[in-house]
Amino acid sequence: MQKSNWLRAGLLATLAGGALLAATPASAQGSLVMYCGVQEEWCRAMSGAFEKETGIKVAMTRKSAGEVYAQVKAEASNPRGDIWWGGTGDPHLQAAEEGLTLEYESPVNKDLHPWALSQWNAAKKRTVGIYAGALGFGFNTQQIKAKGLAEPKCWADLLNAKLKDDVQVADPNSSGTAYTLLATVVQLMGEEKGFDYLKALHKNISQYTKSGAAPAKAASLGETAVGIVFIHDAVVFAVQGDPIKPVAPCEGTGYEIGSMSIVKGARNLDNAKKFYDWALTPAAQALGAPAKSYQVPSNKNAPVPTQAPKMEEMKLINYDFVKYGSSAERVRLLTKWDKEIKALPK
Ligand code: S7P
Repeated sequence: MQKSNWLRAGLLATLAGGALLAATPASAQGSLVMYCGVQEEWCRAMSGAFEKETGIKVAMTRKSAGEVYAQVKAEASNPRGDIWWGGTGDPHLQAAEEGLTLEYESPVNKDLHPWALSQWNAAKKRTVGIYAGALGFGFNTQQIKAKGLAEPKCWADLLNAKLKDDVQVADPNSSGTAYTLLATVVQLMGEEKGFDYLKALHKNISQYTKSGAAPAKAASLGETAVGIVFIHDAVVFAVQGDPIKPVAPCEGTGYEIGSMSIVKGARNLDNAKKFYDWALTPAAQALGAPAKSYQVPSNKNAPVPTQAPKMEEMKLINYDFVKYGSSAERVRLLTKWDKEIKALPK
């Protein structure tokens, strides 16, 4: 594990070149079925802005990353969706490998950070990076104080017996966030020690939620002392003044390359490509921050939200997206987690 300098080169982004791609205002026809993997507010901002820009009617559904993957797979013989926008990259990579999504090369690729293009290359052009964010946790400052605990700074701190039934994380089968945790501890600690860690953590877990960001809200409300989430999902509540503190764990942590794919067999393929090109522009990527989504955008010319956690200052692992986004590895790890962790008594 070593500190990654993956973002260093590109973080000083500006809004220059923010003009939208050649979308024809209001006169364009047709529709687009969008499966959206980020928070509802950002999903609505994206679908609404694209609709306004092009006149293309967008039918948007928000789901967690593992759920969108399962839906795209279930619909493979009769595809309903056109574009899958957002959510952690691992399930997008799995879908790419399984031939559920389509190769595409956008003219905007030239403006993307190398990490976004490495996702595209790994997927043989079937998915592309649209944002990045690091995994960590958020803790409720009042609850931690009331328990007489020092502020947790490390993954190891979450095993403290005083946190029994007071930590939340999602279920990695449905949630991209929780799969990122699973793949992160395996890469950070080694598989055996990583699973030992998850077993010990299980004693402190009150519930495995469906959605990855839900534990951040629960921690902000004091419904749980700690929520394991993407750090930007905890920042949302910290910036609005809730008693939650986001943490980048001291041992090091994993990160996501949130991704976008075109569904193979898309009924509205031209519109899916229009959306894809538009969604990579600086102007479209700038819609995240006002919708309280503080990931780092993939277009070098898009503004980085001032609230975005500083990934270049964190100890990031060299997350192996190819391995942990592969179909065999995802299936293997999720099956093992179901058997060895979820099935454990409390
Ligand atoms: O909230 C934004 C975000 O964390 O949600 C996406 C992710 O897939 C989490 O949702 P699930 O865990 O429910 O799948 C992330 O890509 C994104 O940063």
